[in-house]
Amino acid sequence: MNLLNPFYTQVDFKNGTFEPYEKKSKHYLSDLQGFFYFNDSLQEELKKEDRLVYEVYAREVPLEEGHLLHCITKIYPGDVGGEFFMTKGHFHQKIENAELYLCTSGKGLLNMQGVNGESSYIEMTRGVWSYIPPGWAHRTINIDDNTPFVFISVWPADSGYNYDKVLEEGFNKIFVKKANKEGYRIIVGK
Ligand code: PAN
Ligand code: ZN
Repeated sequence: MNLLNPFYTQVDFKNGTFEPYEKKSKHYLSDLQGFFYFNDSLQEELKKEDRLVYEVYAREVPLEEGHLLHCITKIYPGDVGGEFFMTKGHFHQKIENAELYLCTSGKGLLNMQGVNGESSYIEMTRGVWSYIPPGWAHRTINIDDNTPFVFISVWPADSGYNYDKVLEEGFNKIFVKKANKEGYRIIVGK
């Protein structure tokens, strides 16, 4: 067995980032084609500006069983036709692999959907540590109009991602802004 040297990461709770990181990815509205329920609103929005929706800072470990991937995700405030800014959401390719999300700042939702369309969600605020069991697609949503929603994820390094099933089937709960008010309401999607 080849031993990897132990290492640590410094989380910046104020900025919703960490250091060091080997990978940083930025996801713009144009990268989320097909993921928003209000697709017409997305196309309208894109004519105006391709806004930054979320960014992910990640540590690199071998993508092998036994290792744990970990990253921090920062979702900016915003919406598309009322549908809050969110991550794409995915099943793990290795569907039996679970994941942990710990919210470090902001206010969000963890929307989950089981393989047979079962639905569940958790409100995430600083300190809420959520368990995504095997078999659940997971998407996070920023429901605050002013501040980023930030959370840390830890999951088995051999999990992989399956975005296609989410693209094809969508999530059956869609979270949208309340008109002129704080908070969210749920509409039933596909
Ligand atoms: C997370 C997500 C991250 C970005 O690290 O990958 O928050 O979301 P999308 O990958 O859905 O765009 C995770 O769940 N990893 O397995
Ligand atoms: Zn995941």
